[in-house]
Amino acid sequence: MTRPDTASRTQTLERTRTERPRLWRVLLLNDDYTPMEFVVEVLMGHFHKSEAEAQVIMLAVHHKGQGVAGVYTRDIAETKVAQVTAEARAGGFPLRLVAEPED
Ligand code: NFA
Repeated sequence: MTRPDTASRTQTLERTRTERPRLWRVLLLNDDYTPMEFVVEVLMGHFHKSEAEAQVIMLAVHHKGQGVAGVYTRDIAETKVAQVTAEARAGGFPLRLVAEPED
């Protein structure tokens, strides 16, 4: 067994580009009926906020109309929207969430 001589060996060096995925904001939208406590529980239970952070975000949404619950890859953001919307409807609340791309 002989190897090809050095002069005839060819190597193709490939570099795999690993781009970071675009991130999506999950926005919470204000409404007049969803209880503040439910929104705080959503932020703690689905978006891993402390109770203090959840209160700040909930009140910002209440006063400004919308706010960011969390930032995720597209699949996770869309799953959060679907799961929380289902939980709100099950409780009889009109809470709305949307996912939007960053940049
Ligand atoms: N505006 C709602 C209320 O006064 C509370 C709320 C906050 C709803 C944030 C949706 C989002 N009960």
